[in-house]
Amino acid sequence: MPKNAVRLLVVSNRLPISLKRDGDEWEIESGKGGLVTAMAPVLRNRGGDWIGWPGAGSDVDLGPYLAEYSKKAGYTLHGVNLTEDDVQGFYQGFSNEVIWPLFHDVQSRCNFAPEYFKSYYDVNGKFADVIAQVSTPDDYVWVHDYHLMHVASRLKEKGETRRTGFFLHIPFPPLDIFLKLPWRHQVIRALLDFDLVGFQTFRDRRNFLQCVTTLCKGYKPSGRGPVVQIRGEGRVIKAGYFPISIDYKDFSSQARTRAAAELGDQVHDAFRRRDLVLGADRLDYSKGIPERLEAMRMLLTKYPELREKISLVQVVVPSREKVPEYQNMKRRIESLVSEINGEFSEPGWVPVYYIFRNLDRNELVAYYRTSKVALVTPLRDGMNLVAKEYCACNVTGDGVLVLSEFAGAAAQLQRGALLVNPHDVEGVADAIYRGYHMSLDERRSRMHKMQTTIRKFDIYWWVDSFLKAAFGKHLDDFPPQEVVDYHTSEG
Ligand code: GDG
Repeated sequence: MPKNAVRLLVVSNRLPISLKRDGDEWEIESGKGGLVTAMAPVLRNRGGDWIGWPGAGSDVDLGPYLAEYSKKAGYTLHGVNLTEDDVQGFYQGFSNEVIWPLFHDVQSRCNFAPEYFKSYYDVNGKFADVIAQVSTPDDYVWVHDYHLMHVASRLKEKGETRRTGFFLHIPFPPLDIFLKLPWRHQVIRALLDFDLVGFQTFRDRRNFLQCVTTLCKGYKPSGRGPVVQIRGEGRVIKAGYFPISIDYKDFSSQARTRAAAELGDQVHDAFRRRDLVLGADRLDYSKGIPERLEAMRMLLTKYPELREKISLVQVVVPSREKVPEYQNMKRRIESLVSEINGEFSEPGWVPVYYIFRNLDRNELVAYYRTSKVALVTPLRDGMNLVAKEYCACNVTGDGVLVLSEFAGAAAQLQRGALLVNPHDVEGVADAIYRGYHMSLDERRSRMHKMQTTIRKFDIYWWVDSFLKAAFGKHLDDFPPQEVVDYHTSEG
């Protein structure tokens, strides 16, 4: 690395890998999900380190496997060892039973068990220990997401000085919801221990600033624009909004390949060339899948002329499968799919195709490419990358995006998408109907607006703007490195 270049450390709950056990040996594969999709191309192109939990028990030494993987991936992975109790209390408990539902405005699903917070605090300390071991005060530590809100404060408590930034991938809730958190003071103060706190949208940052003003006496926000300052106790903290995005070129060029065109055609043929409406989500109550299915039922009831003309393809990616609430959600989805299909199917036509697995990227792109309408209707979502990926893959430029006004993406795509309230089942049905009958000119003009925005504000813009706000550096200050492409290299 050249002299004076800043080393970037990315810290997230999970390392960007998935583990498979093969007898006594382990196999490491590249991971999936929003954050990985977002950060992997950046680190692969620019080099850097990634700190996180590898996903195995604390009795397994994955060091040699991580070292081997790092060589090929082009960035160095450092594992944080967690015990089963840690995973239970910090991850399943505080992260997924307290913060996830509360920050997605579903307080009724919160379990405020006091032992969860203790575990969260301790595990954030374990992350701080690994950061302290593998970095120096000159490095920049970029911490991601709601699992790790206490990392900067734990580093400080241990006497470690680091430049730190935090990005929250999920929404930040309004004041009256945040106040319900029994540890509201600890969490808001911990966030103020970072030098920069980043959010997806203006709304999230506004909520955060209201919480700071109300809960942290002596701290005062000032300034305007995407990055403002908060002064208090002799420090200046920055708070910004940086809508995350995708590698637009990568998706768009993959969708334009002959292979994607052929696979898209095969998919379309398999559905007898009917018009497809696509939903693709992780299994989660925030994604609004049952509400979307109800909207499909309403569509076929209110507009019977659309029967046998369109089908909904709903891809659900398995997630948090051990949690009973997620198992219930899966059963609810499956029962709705079978009810709707039972009610409306005709020989040779099924209204809802349900796929419960992870598609490989080629298949996903083929579905994006070939679907006339994408239905992205979360009840609440930090950003939602599926909405952006669909637009990037729409090579004909005439697809329709029906988008929830409660997805972060709505702020950027409102001029092109048909915005809906996902709770309004009839409104969503009407939007699908409208999209289906929209003129080619209007569809093209709307899609063009969305593609232009996503192309301009892509994932590299996102990283660049965060780092610029963090310490005035651009992405180019993290020079490209010679790396072996992990996906095409052997061994
Ligand atoms: C969190 C926040 C925020 C989906 N199906 C398949 C598949 N996917 C990929 C998509 C997309 C990713 O998963 C999902 O990203 P989202 O943004 O939609 O949602 P979360 O996972 O909840 O992510 C979210 C994000 O973080 C980033 O900040 O936008 O609001 O909740 O990239 O492509 N990938 C493959 N097969 C599938 O079937 N390979």
